[in-house]
Amino acid sequence: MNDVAAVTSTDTGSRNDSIDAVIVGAGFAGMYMLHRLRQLGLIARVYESGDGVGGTWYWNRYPGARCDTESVEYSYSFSEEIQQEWEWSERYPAQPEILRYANWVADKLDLKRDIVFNTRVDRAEFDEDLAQWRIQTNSGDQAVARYLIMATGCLSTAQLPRFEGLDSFKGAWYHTGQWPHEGVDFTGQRVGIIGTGSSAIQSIPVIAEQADHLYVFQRTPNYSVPAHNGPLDPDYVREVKENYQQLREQARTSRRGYILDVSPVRAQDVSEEERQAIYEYRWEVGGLGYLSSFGNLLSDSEANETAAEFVRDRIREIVHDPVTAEKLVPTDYPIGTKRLCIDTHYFETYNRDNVTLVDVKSAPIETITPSGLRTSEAEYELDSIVFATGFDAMTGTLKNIDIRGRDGIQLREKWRDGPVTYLGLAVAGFPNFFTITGPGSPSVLSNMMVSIEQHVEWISDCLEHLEREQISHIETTPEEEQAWTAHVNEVAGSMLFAQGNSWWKGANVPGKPVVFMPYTGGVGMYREICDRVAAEGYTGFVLRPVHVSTAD
Ligand code: NA7
Repeated sequence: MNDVAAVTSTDTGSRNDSIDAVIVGAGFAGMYMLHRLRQLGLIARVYESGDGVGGTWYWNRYPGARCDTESVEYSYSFSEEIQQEWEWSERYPAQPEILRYANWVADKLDLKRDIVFNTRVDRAEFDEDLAQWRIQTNSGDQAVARYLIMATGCLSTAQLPRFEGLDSFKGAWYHTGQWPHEGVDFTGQRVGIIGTGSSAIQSIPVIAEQADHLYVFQRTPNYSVPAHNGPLDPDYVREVKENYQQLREQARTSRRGYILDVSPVRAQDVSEEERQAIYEYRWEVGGLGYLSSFGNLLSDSEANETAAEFVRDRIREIVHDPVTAEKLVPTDYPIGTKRLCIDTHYFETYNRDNVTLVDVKSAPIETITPSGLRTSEAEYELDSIVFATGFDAMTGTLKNIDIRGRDGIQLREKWRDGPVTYLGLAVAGFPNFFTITGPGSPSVLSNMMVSIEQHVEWISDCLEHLEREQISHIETTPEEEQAWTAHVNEVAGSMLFAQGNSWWKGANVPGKPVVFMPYTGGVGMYREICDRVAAEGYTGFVLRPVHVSTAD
């Protein structure tokens, strides 16, 4: 089959008709899912709340927004034509370039005619007798579909802390994840930014260049490694493209979905001198590969400490003022147990006269005032406030939609104490329902593109099987999802992840159950498990043939 030939759909244009599948979200997951379902001859419709494709890269338009995965790896691999034709300009792609790429792919595959933009799915309910999902949107659309596939992304519900007084603020405020499309000009302004996660670490150096003064309100300092971003060397790109098939395969079977796999060597198995040389080398190369320096950095505290200490020393070297430097040095959690950041001149930015770091752990923010912000120690006059406060990750968007499975069971109710899934793909009580990169799968702890493609292909192979075998219902069981969720927890528990207050475990959202959500067993191993489940006839799922009614 030609992998990029636009596939004809038979969508009638009416928005109240019966279709095979509804896909929620038109980011990279939803786009590829639509393409695969068309190839199967199924009629699929995508609902997307934005007015364009791109998902994460449609919404996150804050200054400096850039992917932390290298461009040649953060791209679709399913089509040789697409991966050969598209030219990335930089080692790490900036948000506008990724968005152009998403649109280019969508146009090439003629996807947009089956995407209903500016439309949010509010409610979805499974009709057991008809084996169909009834989907309702905020614009009054109703669709009836046999399959419901959530491609809603992991970081798509902005987390805005409920600061007292925000309504009274006379200036402008923004959340990094909902940035105005027309951009923001901070020239001449006193700007406050709350948060020092990845979004803040990317935007702080850019905003500092524009603003009159930038106040950074930091609760927890973060480990960050330089990106060493720059234009891509054409010889390197040629080499990658010549070897793409093999390199992609390496990524698919690796631990984290990257071409460069985690070193099998333990940090303690080399001399102190050799260890420092390896960290030095990785620091110079830059990027998330720093955590792959040794195989036991995320499972052994002593090993982790050597990698953490190297970064702390670099921060102390870069930041001139020793008091500021100490505030920026993370000390109370292991490196990599909150998402490692990669930056372009982040720590150097604190050497600027117009940047002030404010520690809001020791002196918390008390209130937003009409003219700025007050901590327990001081008042700050601000023209604009940027909330770089992250997302209700992985489950937020799924729980915001009123999804009701068999017997009216609500997903948000079922996940009250934390998400339970089988393979991060399926939920008991919710037949014919799939989550792409859902909780319980490697998702955000991997190269998202690799994990998205793996899930999309697994789901489309599954639907092909159901169609061929005339299966009307596929559903996992409570026992299987409990066992898988226990396994996810067990693997995470054997590592150091519990020690970081990360969004991976919901620690950033007050009241959210603290449960570690991504599967940490490795992308390659996870793929093997999923493939085995399919090869053995979808073990862990109950498949019901078309002719068997509920009463049977
Ligand atoms: P993150 O990584 O969740 O960072 C959010 C930041 O906001 C983090 O520094 C938080 O401090 C801080 N925060 C959140 N709430 C508050 C309150 N109430 N007061 C002060 N500071 C607060 O989100 P990002 O958008 O930066 O990155 C998300 C992912 O996108 C990233 O990991 C990459 O995968 C890409 P805390 O650490 O909780 O003390």
